[in-house]
Amino acid sequence: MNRSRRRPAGRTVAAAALTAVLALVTGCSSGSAPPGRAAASRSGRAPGASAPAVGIVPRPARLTLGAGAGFDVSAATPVHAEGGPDAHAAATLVAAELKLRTQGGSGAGITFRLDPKAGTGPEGYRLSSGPSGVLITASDAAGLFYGGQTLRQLLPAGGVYGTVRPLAVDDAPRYAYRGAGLDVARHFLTVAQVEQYVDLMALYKLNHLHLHLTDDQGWRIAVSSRPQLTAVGSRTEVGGGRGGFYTAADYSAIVRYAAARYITVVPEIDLPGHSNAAIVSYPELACPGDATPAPDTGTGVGFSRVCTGEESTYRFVDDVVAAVAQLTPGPLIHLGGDEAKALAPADYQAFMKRAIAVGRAHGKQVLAWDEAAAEQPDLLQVWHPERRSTAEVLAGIAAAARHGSKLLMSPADRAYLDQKYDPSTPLGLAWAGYVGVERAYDWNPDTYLPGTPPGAVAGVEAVLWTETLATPSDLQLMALPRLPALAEVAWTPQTERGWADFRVRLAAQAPLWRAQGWTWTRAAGVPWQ
Ligand code: TNX
Repeated sequence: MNRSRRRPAGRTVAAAALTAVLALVTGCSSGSAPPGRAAASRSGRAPGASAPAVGIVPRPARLTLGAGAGFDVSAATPVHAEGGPDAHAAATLVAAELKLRTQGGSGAGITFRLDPKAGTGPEGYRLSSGPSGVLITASDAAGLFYGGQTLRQLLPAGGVYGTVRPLAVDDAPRYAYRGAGLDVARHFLTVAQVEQYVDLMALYKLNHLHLHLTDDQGWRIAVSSRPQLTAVGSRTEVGGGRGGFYTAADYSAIVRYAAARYITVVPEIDLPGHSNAAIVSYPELACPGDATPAPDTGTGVGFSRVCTGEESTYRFVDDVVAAVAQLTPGPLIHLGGDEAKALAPADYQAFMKRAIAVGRAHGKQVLAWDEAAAEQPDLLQVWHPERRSTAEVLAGIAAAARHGSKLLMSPADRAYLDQKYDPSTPLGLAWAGYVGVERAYDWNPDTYLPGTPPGAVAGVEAVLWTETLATPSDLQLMALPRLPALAEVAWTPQTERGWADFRVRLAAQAPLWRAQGWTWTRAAGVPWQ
């Protein structure tokens, strides 16, 4: 949802409806929008034109530079938490990132103040710095944590100690769903590798991790009622490697690690296509007469299908969704629905209709890829690039949105991190065209698709498919610097951001990446130091 639209001082019917959308997407109910931020996206300033050169990404909704001395942070600087255990948890995590320690009491230092009456709105925060310290105030713990991430970026050159310049930030996100999708099916990623990706997401205030857990080349999540999925289906991956899977404990560890960073895990079980690994594990999922399934370690798409006319297929769907839903505290489950090219449209639609009902019966709101528009999932993930879409797909998406599906924008020609930056990029695919940093950055999710009803877009997700990516550094080369670009698309009001200003702030992030030991692509158009 576009929070800048909730800004009128009075609580209008429209504002209440949008608040309900937020509750739908995040599972939290929010208070009224803080009138104090009403002007944040209405500055009238040309994007970036008179922006203070402060290297924060995503750019805060409002930032004012102060005069006078800043605050010197050293190893001895105390971190204080006020407002109870949630404040303490957020402060402790940020303190560890800054190599500082939380201490009791108050006074000079870095203070995290949780105040339900702060009026900062869901996930918003205020940060002010001056000679006597840094004060971060928020009405929820996520906001405190995000204030802490801004503070990390205010410290010089990626080092932890130094001077924070005097300034005041008043910040809150544009969209409630700010996501990163990660394909752990084409190449399996260990728990530690996924957690490393979560660290990167957290630095840029992303709040949903969408795990693509199943595909033709591998099944990555244990389902105790269907043991063959892991005994057989997990043992393959693209290129012939050993594959792997998450036990329930592994998956829960990822969920907890993400939750501590205010990130909700969204598991994806991709059906009825992209299902070869499931069919190899349970051959009865194929229709009588379909070719005998064989393990797939290639990169082709669209060839597999479960038998949508058999009741046993729906018992399988129910078993899997029940298990995954039970392990997932977040409100969302993704049930795929892309590229089911081996199915007749009517069979595809009948399957998706039932799968969505199964997800809801297990207490979840259901996401699906945009081909499933007619079945109106709660959240429809748009991936077709507009110029490669058919009139039919576009009309379907618009109709679903009019009927109440919210849209999650991941158009491949803007938001797919697996697409090459340019012809020289060694990794990745290029079917959606090259996605340079400016292309990833310079678009508006609300208007990307003609005919999108106002308020229909719930958020943005950057997706990283791993057909060509196998190691953490492969992931980093594709995600950095485009993941921060998409994080800003999702966080910052459209009127407050522009490429000329962004490229400079983006270049200023590189020392922080270096300090983390991350690698990145020195992509064209960015004034890297
Ligand atoms: C399309 S996008 C796919 C994936 C591939 C990706 C590669 C989507 C819903 N399906 O199966 O990994 O392209 O870019």
